[in-house]
Amino acid sequence: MSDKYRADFPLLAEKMNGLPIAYLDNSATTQKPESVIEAVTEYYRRQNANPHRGAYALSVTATDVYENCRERVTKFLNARRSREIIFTRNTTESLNLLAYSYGLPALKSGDEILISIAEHHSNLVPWQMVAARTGAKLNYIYLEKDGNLCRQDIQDKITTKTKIVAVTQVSNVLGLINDVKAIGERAHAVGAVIIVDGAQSVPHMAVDVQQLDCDFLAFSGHKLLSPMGIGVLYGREKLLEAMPPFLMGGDMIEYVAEQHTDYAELPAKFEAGTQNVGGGLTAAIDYLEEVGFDYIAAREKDLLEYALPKLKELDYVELYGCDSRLDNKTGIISFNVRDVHPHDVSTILDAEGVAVRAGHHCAQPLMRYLGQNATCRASFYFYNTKEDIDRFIAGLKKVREVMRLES
Ligand code: C6P
Repeated sequence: MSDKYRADFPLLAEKMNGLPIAYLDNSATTQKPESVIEAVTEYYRRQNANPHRGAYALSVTATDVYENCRERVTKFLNARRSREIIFTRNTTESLNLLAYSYGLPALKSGDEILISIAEHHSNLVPWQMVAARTGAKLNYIYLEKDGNLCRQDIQDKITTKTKIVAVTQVSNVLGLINDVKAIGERAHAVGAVIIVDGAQSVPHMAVDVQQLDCDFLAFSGHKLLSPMGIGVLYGREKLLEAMPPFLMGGDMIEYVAEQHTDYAELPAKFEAGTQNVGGGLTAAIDYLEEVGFDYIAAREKDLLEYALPKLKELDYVELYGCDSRLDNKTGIISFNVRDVHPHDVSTILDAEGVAVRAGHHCAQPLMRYLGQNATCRASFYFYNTKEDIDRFIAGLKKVREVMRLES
């Protein structure tokens, strides 16, 4: 397993609690390569102005940086046109935009929304709001024993009443990959739209919106090597055209009179206010494509194949979503140490320089479904190494000792 990309990430050379950092919280946010940091610095040193506002050269440069990024994302997702790419702050804002601008106007009492029990709150709470306000019913796809989405539920719960199916392509807790193309085909067969939460998939696999034939897809830049504060909503042009704006204000208008406003065309209609222009997302996608998704998937699989047998040897460690085929899983391992609260596990690992997340991972209904209040989660990316995993396992072996429990 080569470590050829690790040196590109300055933060990975930093220390945590005096020890080299084993950063295993990539599902929360990824570290940034030098090229992304440089692109952002270059923007603020030499290109910064408010795009679309000024007629002077610097504002034109900023506009180019912004619009070039849209072109880059269009190609990256294989969208048909750049009008289908809307910049938001993050996945959460993209999904809220859909709830307010698609869900509220489109649904009425008696309609149904179908999501999965494995959704992040960002793809769950907005649909609860839409259901409460419109009188629509919110239904759930539950899970098979191995953590994959229940095939029977997909079969039975997409009916002519279903208007929106919103599912994550990869669960942030279990790391399992859902066949959103097949789910979308069923949704389309009954006239429903398919919304894909790509927060945990787009950084890890090639996602082609035409091949998936999805209506909407959301992701966050910060989980994909880019700075925080920029996210994407892909939408089918015809659907976006018909939707009202989400946020109102500067840059989303064509003409404003005292009592009336004509809204701008796509994509500006959905981009009110000054956006995060900084150039980082373009550089992140360039870097990611240079690494290549084949490499990323193979590396994450290698890391899983290395870590899982070691974890399974520890009989006091309980794993979630780890019985499935590894080629249907990204590098996410959720686990608990028997009789130890996940926060204690994470604190003990922190003292060893190992960063993992502990808690409900913004997926409380899934936690309840799994019969847990919380779990620990180690999440890998292509720059992680076997040494990171060795340190993680060594730290885990200390947990029960520190808590004065028998191994
Ligand atoms: N999950 C995690 O540690 P934002 O915060 O808007 O960039 O992403 C929200 C989001 C939506 N969907 C999924 C599947 C996600 O995993 C996340 C973010 C992080 O798991 C932070 S809670």
